[in-house]
Amino acid sequence: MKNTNKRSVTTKSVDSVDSSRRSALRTIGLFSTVPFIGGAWIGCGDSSSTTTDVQNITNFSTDLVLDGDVYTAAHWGALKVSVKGGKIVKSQNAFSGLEENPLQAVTADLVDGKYTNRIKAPMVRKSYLEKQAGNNALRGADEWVEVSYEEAIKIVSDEIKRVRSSKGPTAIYGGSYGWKSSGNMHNARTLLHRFLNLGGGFVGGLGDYSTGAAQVIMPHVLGTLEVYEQQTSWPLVLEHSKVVVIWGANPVDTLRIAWSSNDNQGLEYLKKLRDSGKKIICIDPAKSSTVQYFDSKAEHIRVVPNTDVALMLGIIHTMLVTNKYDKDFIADYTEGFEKFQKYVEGKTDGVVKDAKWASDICGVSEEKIKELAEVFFENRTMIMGGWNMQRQHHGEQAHWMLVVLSSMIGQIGLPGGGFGFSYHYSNGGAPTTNAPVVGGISIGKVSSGGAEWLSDGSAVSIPVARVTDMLANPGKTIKYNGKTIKYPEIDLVYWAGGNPFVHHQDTNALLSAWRKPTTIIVHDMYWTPTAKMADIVFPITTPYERNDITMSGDYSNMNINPMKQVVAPLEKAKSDYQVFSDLAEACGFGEQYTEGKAEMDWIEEFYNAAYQNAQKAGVVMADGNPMPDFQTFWSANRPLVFDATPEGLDFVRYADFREDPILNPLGTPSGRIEIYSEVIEKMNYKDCKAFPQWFEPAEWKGMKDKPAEFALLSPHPSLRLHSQLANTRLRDEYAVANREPIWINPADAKAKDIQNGDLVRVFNKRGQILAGAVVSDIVDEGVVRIYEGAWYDPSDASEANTLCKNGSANVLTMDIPTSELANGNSACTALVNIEKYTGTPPENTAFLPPKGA
Ligand SMILES: Nc1nc2c(c(=O)[nH]1)N[C@H]1C(S)=C(S)[C@@H](COP(=O)(O)OP(=O)(O)OC[C@H]3O[C@@H](n4cnc5c(=O)[nH]c(N)nc54)[C@H](O)[C@@H]3O)O[C@H]1N2
Ligand SMILES: Nc1nc2c(c(=O)[nH]1)N[C@H]1C(S)=C(S)[C@@H](COP(=O)(O)OP(=O)(O)OC[C@H]3O[C@@H](n4cnc5c(=O)[nH]c(N)nc54)[C@H](O)[C@@H]3O)O[C@H]1N2
Ligand SMILES: [Mo]
Repeated sequence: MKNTNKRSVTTKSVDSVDSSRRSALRTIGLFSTVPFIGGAWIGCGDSSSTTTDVQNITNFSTDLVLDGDVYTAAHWGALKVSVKGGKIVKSQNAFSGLEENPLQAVTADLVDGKYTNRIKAPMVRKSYLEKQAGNNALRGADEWVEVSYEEAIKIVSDEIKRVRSSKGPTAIYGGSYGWKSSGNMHNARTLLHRFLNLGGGFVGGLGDYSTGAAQVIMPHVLGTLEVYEQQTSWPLVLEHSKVVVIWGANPVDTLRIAWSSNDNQGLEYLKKLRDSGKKIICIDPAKSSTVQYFDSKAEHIRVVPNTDVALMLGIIHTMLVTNKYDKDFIADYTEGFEKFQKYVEGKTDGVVKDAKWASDICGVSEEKIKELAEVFFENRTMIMGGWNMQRQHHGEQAHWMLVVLSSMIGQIGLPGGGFGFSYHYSNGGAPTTNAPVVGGISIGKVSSGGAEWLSDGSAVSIPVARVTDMLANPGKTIKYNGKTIKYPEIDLVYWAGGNPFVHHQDTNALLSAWRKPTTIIVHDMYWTPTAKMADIVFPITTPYERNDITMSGDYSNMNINPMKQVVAPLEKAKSDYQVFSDLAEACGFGEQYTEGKAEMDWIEEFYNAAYQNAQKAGVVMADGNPMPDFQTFWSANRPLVFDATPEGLDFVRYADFREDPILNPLGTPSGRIEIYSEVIEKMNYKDCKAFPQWFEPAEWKGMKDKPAEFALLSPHPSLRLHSQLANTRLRDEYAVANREPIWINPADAKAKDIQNGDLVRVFNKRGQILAGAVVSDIVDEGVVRIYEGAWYDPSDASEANTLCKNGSANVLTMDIPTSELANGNSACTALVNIEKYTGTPPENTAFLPPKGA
């Protein structure tokens, strides 16, 4: 494929902006996005000097558009937002002619709408403010009291000083896991880490919830994280693959967002795949949006939840006995196959992992398993693996086993063959362009190197999903990837840009552990469940109330987007940067925190570094022009577009390794794909061994003596990003009986006397929630589905096992580690019961402010 397959992006144009319809307004609201710069701040009681006139700092226009279009960006893509009379009236993709993405249309609601529920002022929980003994027990059930911004800064800075001086940095948990908003400057989590890092250290979080298991096992197997790497380019997949397997992924939904900002290319390629006539196979327990999208153009294989490893073993065994696998690839590129083979053949444990054995566990017929072995081996096959199957108990095994299966197919490193673990996420496979990378705010002087997710400059770090365990069990030691970690004793928790009362497993266990620290501080735009569980909250500006910059396309680097302020901020809301700048000042390191720079100074600096690199390299944009200087870029109010390079279009993952494994070895101890890992063998873990294998999960549909009846799927929502966007009109499209929907198979609904639209109580030994029934064969008998991300809404947070009135799946999920190796979360391993709810329905208060607010 030689560069003829250029993407269509160059033909798209940013809708032209009618500058005559723009009128300028310099609002006082703008001031709140300008950080305090040195000097005048003399103490926590001084209210006169937290802001500085923007005109003194910037030399270009940051005027607000009152009537006209403003370009910005969000996780869901580059946006064109139309404003009338200073209010948002429309929001759409900045580029025309792309696949529809409904998340892009609701920007107005995020600022102000039916469910928006903004935090309007700094607030403190009443009994905390009054320093009542044992006030922690009232978290989530107390009244709130408004305080002035200056008072809030004083309370927080004094408290941080107290904890630091009496207990040291390891008493502050700043892991603050979360998806925050797009933007290289207003990066909530990094801004918090910068504040805690420059202030003397903190306890951080290792890894993430997305790929907690895979990102720890993959370096042992392949020498890289693998889950966050560029994939063989989509044009090559479309040209060369004969079979595309979408294994436990739902790209039609999950490609609606990206970590930086969505370039929307994945959905375009999926459309091309659908129309390609290739054999498409979806392996998923549910008839996901993707299965529905491909409809008759794909084969849907329903697997029993949590049993993919068994299915893979059945395919592998079939390949062995039919002698249809690539022995040369195994010999040349992998390590330790023979030992694994003994396990498959039952020589180590007396259990032959043949198609019959696999079928009994995974529910896929023996014939189908044998057919898959044949189809995969005989055709150029690309396996696109999603991540849900590693967000499960023993999640390390699934991706490891998929790599072994791909090795036996023998097409790794060939165009259109092998596996890819990022096609469903952030548009992996969208060819990389020549754009220079725009940097962002950093954690400050301690340079940690590597990805923000993986090293946060913290003093001690715990695997992110061990947060409840850490809070509940100070001093406990756990094993982690060959090391031991001793939990510190946490006295203060600081969260900015995440929502643990929605994202973390076993909410009731978290609720009880959360009562231990003396102080909990949360920054958010909205009264989220986590904000309601705090002691002190700061009201934060939405991304549409401040200026920023982001690229879109985590792998393509396709655009550089100005994120221009769209509307004046809510009166008392401030950016995270402003709050942390003022806190740093109050703690004596304001100058170090801001380096004397305001919002626009940073944005200009990030842009200029990229601009200079582009100039040096002679980069030309898609329209043939060089990159504009910053002033031109900013006032032009539109994204820059870059074109894929020939190398980007022709990229084949692992092509170099395939060409010469000696010259281009992998970063594993053997330099080859480790089917057997001596490193892991030496760790001697009970739940992750030297080669991938089937372990029975703690709870699953086929287990003996099931503690509850139904397997719970809790995948990612179509019309939200986790909990984000739940408070928009999109909710009207999915809520049932004003609750989060639960999908129930018709046979199960009949047996439980549940009708479509009924209120259902979903429960197990960990908790109980209300949900609205959708009776549908989207799920099999014995399986139910509730999307993660519904806002937790406890009936009475001070009561044990309180009912969640809105339907948050994590009230029901298990807070156990995937294994001693990765300690990832096991969110998608859980059994639940269902029954028709017959009581008087309690009011859903998820989107209402708490008492006093
Ligand atoms: N059962 C189950 N649970 C899961 C999963 C699952 O599959 N099943 N998936 C897991 C995964 S992969 C993930 S990534 C997590 C996601 O968990 P989170 O990342 O915590 O989810 P979000 O809803 O994106 O939370 C972001 C929060 O930041 C706030 N925010 C946005 N912008 C800003 C800002 O500029 N400043 C501040 N201060 N706040 C801001 C938003 O309002 C929101 O409250 O959930 C995990 N939980
Ligand atoms: N619209 C939208 N897009 C998102 C997100 C979002 O919240 N909303 N979140 C983003 C984030 S942070 C992440 S980490 C990714 C998550 O990406 P993934 O982890 O891949 O997404 P999930 O939705 O959890 O699961 C994908 C599919 O796996 C299926 N599945 C569940 N259990 C099993 C099983 O045991 N076996 C098999 N074979 N399949 C199973 C589900 O039914 C679902 O269709 O998505 C990203 N994209
Ligand atoms: Mo994630």
